[in-house]
Amino acid sequence: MSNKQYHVAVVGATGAVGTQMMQMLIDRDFPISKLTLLSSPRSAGKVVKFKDEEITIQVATPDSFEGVEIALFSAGGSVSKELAPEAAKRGAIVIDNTSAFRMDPNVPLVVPEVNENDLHRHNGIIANPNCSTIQMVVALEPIRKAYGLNKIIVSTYQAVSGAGASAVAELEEQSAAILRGDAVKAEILPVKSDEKHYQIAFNAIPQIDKFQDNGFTYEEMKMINETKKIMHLPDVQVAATCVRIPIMTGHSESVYIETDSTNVTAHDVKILLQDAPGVVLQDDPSKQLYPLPADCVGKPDVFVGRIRKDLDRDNGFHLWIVSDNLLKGAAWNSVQIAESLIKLGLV
Ligand code: NAP
Ligand code: 3JN
Repeated sequence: MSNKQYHVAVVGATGAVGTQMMQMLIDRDFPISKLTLLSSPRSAGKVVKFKDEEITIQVATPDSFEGVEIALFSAGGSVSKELAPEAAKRGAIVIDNTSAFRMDPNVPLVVPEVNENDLHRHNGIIANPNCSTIQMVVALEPIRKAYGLNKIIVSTYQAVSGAGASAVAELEEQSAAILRGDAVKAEILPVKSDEKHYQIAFNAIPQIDKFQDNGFTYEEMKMINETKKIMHLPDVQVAATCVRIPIMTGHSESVYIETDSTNVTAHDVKILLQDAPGVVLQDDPSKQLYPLPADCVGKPDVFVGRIRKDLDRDNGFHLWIVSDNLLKGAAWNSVQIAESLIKLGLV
């Protein structure tokens, strides 16, 4: 890697993801010559500490991107649709955390452990996948490579921080209210919209994002479509059920897969995942060792355990996959993409 330093912008710097992006830039000692922090007018003017520096947050406009070389976006799809092309037009490489461009054939959708080489065909915008997709494909890619993969059925248990800073506050308030015996107000989850809102404290909500005409939610369709694109498996069968649960951080997934090869054992899969990039294997029933979301908070890895062969299908396996949704699911994957761009000489 060269010693070059970069003018970096974070769009959505005050949000649940944006704040983790800044922390990740510090943790990775990312080579920054200048950091521009952008938000809506609500937070503009706030001063934020970054290392020893105090940076004033500015309103994001097209001109905010003059001179920016790497722009990390996490301010929602409509902001990305409007401003990511403006940033790219001004010469920045955009790494976008929203679903705005993920399925655009001209935009690479990248998880570095899986398809880093797709970065070579970027046209100024690179998409960061949905958090639930990312942790699943990191764990499944080594299995695909070794044994092929033709079916994935996933059920998720997603933390509220995936729905933003306001959802975290809502879970805190509701939990306290219920424990005090007060009435509960539900305003945000399942989604900020004109739809019904359900209590999330002491509950489980089988809806994340809006329902589509096919009966799946948008979150479920993101997992289905993004998995096929990232893994270059257009024909793999994928089904997803996405559920919000009342924990702050750490998404968990129960995943069933079928491999192309038969004669594969659970031990073979464990050996593969033991050395897989980005994966930590935690699998020892005799010691009750398995991944827990409470243990993964603040860590960049994808944790995998409970690996079992299906009782009926010789090529079927069950896995339990856990990761910090704000890190590998968002901020870390984005910063990792930026590091890959530098490593590959693409920025
Ligand atoms: P959040 O906590 O609600 O934060 C939203 C951020 O966007 C805030 O910084 C907010 O600034 C900023 N913002 C809102 N409207 C804006 C505008 N018009 N112009 C500029 N900035 C604006 O939400 P979050 O959880 O961080 O998520 C933000 C987005 O990231 C989501 O909408 C989603 O698209 C994406 N995301 C991706 C994943 C993933 O799976 N990879 C996970 C979570 C989120 P103010 O402080 O001024 O309001
Ligand atoms: O709910 C979660 O756990 C993850 C949420 C991600 C999210 C939230 C709002 C909008 C996304 C996303 O990244 O898929 C979006 C979006 O569609 O951009």
